[in-house]
Amino acid sequence: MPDEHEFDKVTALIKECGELMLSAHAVEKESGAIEIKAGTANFVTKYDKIIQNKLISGILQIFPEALFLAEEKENSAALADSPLLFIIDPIDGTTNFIHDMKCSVISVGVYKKGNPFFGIVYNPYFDEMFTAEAGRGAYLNGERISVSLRSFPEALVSFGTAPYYRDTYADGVFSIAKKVFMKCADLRRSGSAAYDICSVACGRTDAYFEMLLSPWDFAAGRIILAEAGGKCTDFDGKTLKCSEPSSFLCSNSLIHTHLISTIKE
Ligand code: 2AM
Ligand code: CA
Repeated sequence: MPDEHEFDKVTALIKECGELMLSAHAVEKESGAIEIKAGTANFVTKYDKIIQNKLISGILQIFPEALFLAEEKENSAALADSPLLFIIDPIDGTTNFIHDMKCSVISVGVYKKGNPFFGIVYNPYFDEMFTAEAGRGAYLNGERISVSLRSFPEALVSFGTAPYYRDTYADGVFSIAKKVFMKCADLRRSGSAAYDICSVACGRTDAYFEMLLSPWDFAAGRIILAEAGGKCTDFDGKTLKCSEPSSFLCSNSLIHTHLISTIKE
């Protein structure tokens, strides 16, 4: 059974990986540093791979029994019910990272037999470590966090554009964005799903949606959000699975139903 001390070691490892992100400048100009993946504007850098390998080998030293779902490797959905599964996005916000936008995070979600257990999202640019253990609250750099109490008209809502499959999703994304925009205070677009979810968790923003996310984009953030009092479902209001890509909606809970009905209008 993992104890708190062991997760302190994981957060220390993630901080070390954050130093690697901070050491990268002008990734775009580094020869051979960027590869193109399937879809449009879908990239991976050598830093994604180095950080993923460092995380997996470091976590195996702390938890030798751990299994992994991670963005930059082959994955099997059969892993979803493993006794101790780490779901890793080594850099969430890779396009921001390539552009030196300083809005990218490391995301590590831990599941036991498919049930949320521990979530860590680290933004090295602000030195912000979001953590949560199921049933024990959510924290930002050790301070308890909670979602906002804002209503829909007061809400700041962030969204993702699913840029990699824009031929399929662009009309849907921008039609939903307009419907939400007409009812909320304003929209935002950060480029990092995990960071967007944590921004809702700590009450800076009030909701976030994207038409398609992968499990590593939301695996850690959803645990942090739930422990902060937020709600997270797909666009139909259904519970998310940690093994499948899905539409994604999270909020401060209060405006969740109203958001779903707006998306469906
Ligand atoms: P990434 O930076 O780790 O690739 C941008 O809209 C958000 O979607 C980012 O969090 C981005 O994560 C994620 N994303 C990028 N490519 C994706 C894909 N093919 N499927 C699902 N999510 C993706
Ligand atoms: Ca990534």
